[in-house]
Amino acid sequence: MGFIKSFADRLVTGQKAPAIRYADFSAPPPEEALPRLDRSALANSTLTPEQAEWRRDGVLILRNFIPDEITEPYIKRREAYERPGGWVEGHSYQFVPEMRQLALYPPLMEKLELLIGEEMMLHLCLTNWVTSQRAWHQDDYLNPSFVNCWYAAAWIALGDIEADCGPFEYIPGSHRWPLMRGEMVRELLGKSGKEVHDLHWPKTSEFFTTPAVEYEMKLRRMKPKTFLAKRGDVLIWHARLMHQGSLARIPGKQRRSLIAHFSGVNHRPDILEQFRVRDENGQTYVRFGDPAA
Ligand SMILES: O=C(O)CCC(=O)C(=O)O
Ligand SMILES: [Fe+2]
Repeated sequence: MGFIKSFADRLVTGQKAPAIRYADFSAPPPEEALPRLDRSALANSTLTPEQAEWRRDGVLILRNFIPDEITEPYIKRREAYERPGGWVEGHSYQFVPEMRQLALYPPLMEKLELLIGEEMMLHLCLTNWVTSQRAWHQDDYLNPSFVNCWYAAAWIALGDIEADCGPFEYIPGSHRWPLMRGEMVRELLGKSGKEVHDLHWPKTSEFFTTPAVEYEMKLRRMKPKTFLAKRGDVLIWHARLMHQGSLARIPGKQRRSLIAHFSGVNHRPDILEQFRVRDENGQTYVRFGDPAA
């Protein structure tokens, strides 16, 4: 970073740059590897209003999208499960059919396909009913580097989501920032002397990723938004959208949701065919473990 550039950045942000900058662990993804709606050359007139919202903001918000009779069976099942953090396993949908049925709600799968441009499959669910407190990140960096935004997640509200529970926060338009790269984050983490060969690297690296993202946001004069919601509302977000589970102003306050993550079926060569299962509506989910079991 040149001296003049750092000085100019400081004038814009009003603060000294952090030692590690956003550019140190991100890179623009190869244009030809991206889904159609992420490419720079695209006539906006060919887009539906929902696709245009996606392209502009990196989210699609669907109010009152899932009827109560679809959310009800999972809410009942989840209420009966005492742990506020929900199921520990990200693939708990495998053994909780009510969760799978909600996450794979066909009209939701249809929207995902319209945004990403191919059939999507479910491979991760977060079932906590309190904020995850995960600081700013883009989900793509948690996946193999070839995924390149053929990925999306859905935040399904299952009750009133109020401002003090630590709601989902995102930076509209940040899906056009360079893409955070897991291998670059792990390399920097290693250089700082921390353990990188465990599953906690996304969390242990927050000490440098968070200030870098906060600084980048100031530099770009962008502001975060919060997803306040009611049961049945859904927010679909881009794999490159900067987001976080914000800190709760009332610690431990309930935040009922199901968070479901999906990848494009043609962009996960690492998830072999024998692990993919179709549900009764023909929607695909990944069944981890012994395929014969
Ligand atoms: O707690 C939240 O709302 C955010 C969770 C998150 O980052 C994710 O599911 O990718
Ligand atoms: Fe995330």
